[in-house]
Amino acid sequence: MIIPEKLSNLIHNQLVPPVNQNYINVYNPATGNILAFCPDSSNEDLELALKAAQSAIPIWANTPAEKKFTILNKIADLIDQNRNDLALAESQDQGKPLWLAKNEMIRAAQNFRFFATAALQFASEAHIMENHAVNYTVRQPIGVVACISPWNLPLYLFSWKIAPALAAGNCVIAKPSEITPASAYLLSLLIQESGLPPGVLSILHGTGPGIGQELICHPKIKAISFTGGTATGKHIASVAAPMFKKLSLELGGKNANIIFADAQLDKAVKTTVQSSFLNQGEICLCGSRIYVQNEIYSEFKRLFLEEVAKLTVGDPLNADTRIGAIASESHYHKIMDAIQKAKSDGGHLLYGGQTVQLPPPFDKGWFIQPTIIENLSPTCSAQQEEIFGPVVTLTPFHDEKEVLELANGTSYGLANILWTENIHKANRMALALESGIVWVNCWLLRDLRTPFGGMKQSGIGREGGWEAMRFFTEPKNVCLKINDYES
Ligand code: TXE
Repeated sequence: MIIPEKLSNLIHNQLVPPVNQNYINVYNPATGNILAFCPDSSNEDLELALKAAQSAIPIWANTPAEKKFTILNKIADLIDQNRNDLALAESQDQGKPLWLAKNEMIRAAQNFRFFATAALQFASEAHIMENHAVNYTVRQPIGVVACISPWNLPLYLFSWKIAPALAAGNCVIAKPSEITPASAYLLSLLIQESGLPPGVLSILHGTGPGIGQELICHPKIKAISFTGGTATGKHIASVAAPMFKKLSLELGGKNANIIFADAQLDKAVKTTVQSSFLNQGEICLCGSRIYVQNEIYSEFKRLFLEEVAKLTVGDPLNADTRIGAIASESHYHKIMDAIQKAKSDGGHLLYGGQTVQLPPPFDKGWFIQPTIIENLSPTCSAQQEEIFGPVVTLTPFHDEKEVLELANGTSYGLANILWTENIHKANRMALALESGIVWVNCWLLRDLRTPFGGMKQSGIGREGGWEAMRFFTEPKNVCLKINDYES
C-alpha cells in the first residue's frame, strides 16, 4: 500500500474525493516537504456519510455478534499484514521513529481484536424483584457516532475509538487529524477488504473547524468520542452538551513522575527516559513533571542526564533514532516558545533547549533536542501547562505530603507515575493522587480491560474495556410484571 498524492474519504465503502474538491497540505515533518493532499471535507460529505450510515444502522445493529467478531478480527489481521506500510506512512506524516510506529501498529490491531471479543462477550444485567417482577437492561447501539482523534498516536487512537463503537453495533463517522491522515487513509483500503457492510464506517478527512465542527453540531450524531487538546474539548462540550449528546473527552495531561528515595534507581531512570521523551514527548501520558526526593536528587540527575545524552534525534526512518520530528510546524513553534518562557521564568536548562539542525534532506525539518529544565516554581507555565513535546521539568521534594500537593497542584488529572519499593506508600499515594491512572514502578503498561481517561481538565468519561462498550450503548430498563404482591 502506498500513499497517493491525493487522499480520499471513505463513504459507503467507496474511496471518494471531497464534494467541494478542496484539499489541505499534509507535510512530512522530518523534511518540511508536502507529503500528500488530504480532503478538506464539508457538510456535503457529512450528509453523504450520514445517508450511508442511516441505511446501514439496522443491518449492522442486527448483524450477529459472531459475524461482528469475525469482521473486526479480519480488520486486525489486515492491519497486522500491512504493518510495515502503515508504520511507514505514519512515520512520514507524524515524524515518529519508524520502529515506534511499527510497535503502535501492533496495538492498533490489538484494539480491533480486543473489541472483537467484546462484541461476543458483552452482556447486560437483570434485576429480579422476587416473584413480583423482573427488570432486564438492554444495551442498544446509539446509532451514528463520531470518533475524532488527534495527531500524536494516529492509528493507535483512531482504532481505540472506532473498534468499540463498531463492536457495540453503531455506525461510525470517524475523523482523523488533518495533520496525520495517512494511516487512516490506508485503513480505508483495509476496510474495503474486511467485509464490513457499506456505510457502517465512514472516514472523513479535514480540519477541526471545518468537518470536525460539522460533525459535532449535527443533530444526527448522537455521541462523540474525542481525544485532543483541552481547549478543543471545552469547545466540543459547549456545542454538544446543549444538544444532549453523549460525550467522552480524553484531553491533555501534565502528569507527575514521582521518584522516592527508596525506588530502584536504575529502573526509574531507564523508564523516566521513556516517559519523558517517547514519541518526542507527544503522548498525553508522558510524565512531564519529574519530582525526585532530596536524598537521591543529585544521583538521579546525573544518571538521567547521562542516559538522555545518548538519545539520537534525527531521521525517523533510521533504526538508531530515538527522537524524531515534531508533528507540525506550529507545534514546533509552540514547544520552542514554551522553552523560552520557562527560561524567562528563571528555569535552568540542564540539557537541550535548542532546535536540531540536520543535513539535507532534513535541514527544513522540525527537530528539537530533549530538554530538561530545573529550578522552576510550581506555578510557572512549564509546570502547569501541557507542552506536549520533548520537555520535562525536574524538581526536588522533601516528603510525601509535599510531593502530593505538587502533583495534585495542576488543573489536569490524567496519569501519574510513582517509583517506590514501599507498598504502603504506593497505596497511600495512589489513592490520594487526582488522576484517572496511576502507574507504580512502570509506565504505559496497558491492559485494555481497564478504564482509561482523566479527571479535572483531562476530560470526562472513561474508555477501555466495558467502559467503552457502555459509553457506546444506550441502556434501557424493561420491567416485566409477573405477579401482584400478596398482602
Ligand atoms: O489539537 P486539537 P491541537 C494537546 C497538546 C497540543 C494541544 C493542541 O497540548 O499542543 O492539545 O493540539 C479536531 N470540532 N493535545 O490543536 O485541535 C482536530 O481536527 C471537532 C493533547 O492540534 O485538539 C483533530 O482531529 N473537532 C492530545 C482533533 O480535534 C475538532 C492530543 C485534535 O486536535 C475541532 C493532541 C472542532 N471544533 C493534542 N477542532 C491528547 N490528549 O492526547 C479541532 N478538532
